[in-house]
Amino acid sequence: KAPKPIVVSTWDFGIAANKAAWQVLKSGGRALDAVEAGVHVPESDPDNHTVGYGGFPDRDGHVTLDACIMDELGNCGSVAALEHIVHPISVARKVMEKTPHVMLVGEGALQFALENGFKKENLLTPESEKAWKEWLKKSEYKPVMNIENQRYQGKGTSAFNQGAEDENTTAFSPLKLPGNVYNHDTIGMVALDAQSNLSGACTTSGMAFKLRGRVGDSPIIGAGLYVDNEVGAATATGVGEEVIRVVGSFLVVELMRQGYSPEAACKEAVMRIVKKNPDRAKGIQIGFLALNKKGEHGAYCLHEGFSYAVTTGDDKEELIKGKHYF
Ligand code: SD4
Repeated sequence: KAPKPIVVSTWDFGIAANKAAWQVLKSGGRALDAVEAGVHVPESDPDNHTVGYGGFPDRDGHVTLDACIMDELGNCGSVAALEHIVHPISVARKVMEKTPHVMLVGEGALQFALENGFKKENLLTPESEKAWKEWLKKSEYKPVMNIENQRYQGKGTSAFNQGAEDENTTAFSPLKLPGNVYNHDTIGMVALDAQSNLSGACTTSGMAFKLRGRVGDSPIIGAGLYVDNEVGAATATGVGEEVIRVVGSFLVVELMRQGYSPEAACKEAVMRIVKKNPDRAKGIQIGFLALNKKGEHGAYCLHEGFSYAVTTGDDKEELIKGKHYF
């Protein structure tokens, strides 16, 4: 018997994104269309400071976006360091469908987007600009763990300076809203449709206040996302440099091919990162999320605080805490 459609995605705000994806899946639509529609939700949400519109900029004040998409046939498309476009995932899909290439970056990606009818927009919201100006005062690049499930409150500078103790600088505090559906960050989403086909999408504004030109794992096929329709699909979130080093999502899928459950595969990928540098792993967050061909899902992360959303029906949605190493 074929497994039922399912969509899973990273962090608390995955619930809202999954709802949009579910509208496609429940009417028998393609997983590829579902994941594209799903990640559009955080991409256009100004309160999400790690994806699309409203994303925190690089250290020079430019909002630069990374995204990739992959379907059941192994087709894939990607954009990196793309500016001024609210839905980079749809540009990535156009790269996949309309060009002989997989990846376009920077100016060339923007040119391609404009030629394909995407609108040029300012993505830096007043709130994100304010956060950036605060950050400039100290200019310390220290990614904050689980920032994805926290909400910027427009105060102080400690948001990116872990351990800073000025009482006026608690710029992030976890949201306490029902279901935490307003919490946000980089989204990785993978889905299985009624035809038993898998697809995935990953989209982000990257690490806040990164160096200009920095590209993380999210737009890199095999690192931030991988889909193999025979086996399963995986996506990653957290400090992208570490995910790239172990080609994380590809690793998770290959481990599932060898018989690992989704959670066990995610755990093994996390362990590779720990083994490479246990000290570095102590101070950063990484989370992997996987879905296999049978519709089974699982996740694993370095530190407590990573969550993922699972949707299998209009009212069947769940937020699951990822098991963690530390
Ligand atoms: C990056 N992996 O650019 C992304 C950031 C992220 O949740 O996942 N944040 O490295």
